[in-house]
Amino acid sequence: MPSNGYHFLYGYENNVLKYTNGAQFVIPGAVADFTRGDVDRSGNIDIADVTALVDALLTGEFDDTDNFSSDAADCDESQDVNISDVTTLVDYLLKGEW
Ligand SMILES: [Ca+2]
Ligand SMILES: [Ca+2]
Repeated sequence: MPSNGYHFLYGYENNVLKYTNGAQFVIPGAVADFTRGDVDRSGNIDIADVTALVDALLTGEFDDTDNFSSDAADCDESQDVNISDVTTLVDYLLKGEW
């Protein structure tokens, strides 16, 4: 990494900006109220989240509730919730990484 004093923004997830020097900056007032993949808001990501996501896709019910987060359901961060998010979520459960 060249030390020219410049660091570049390379990532953004859950309202956290990530820079090439390892620094992270949380956007004030925009604290995330969801964890990507924690569709049922249980606090962890497991097979129950797949069930919740598939259930939402089958019923067409995507409103946020205490037991469902549409933001967390967008597992592939495509700004839409569809079958690809199920694939991404299952892939995450198998690999342990996004
Ligand atoms: Ca969960
Ligand atoms: Ca998606």
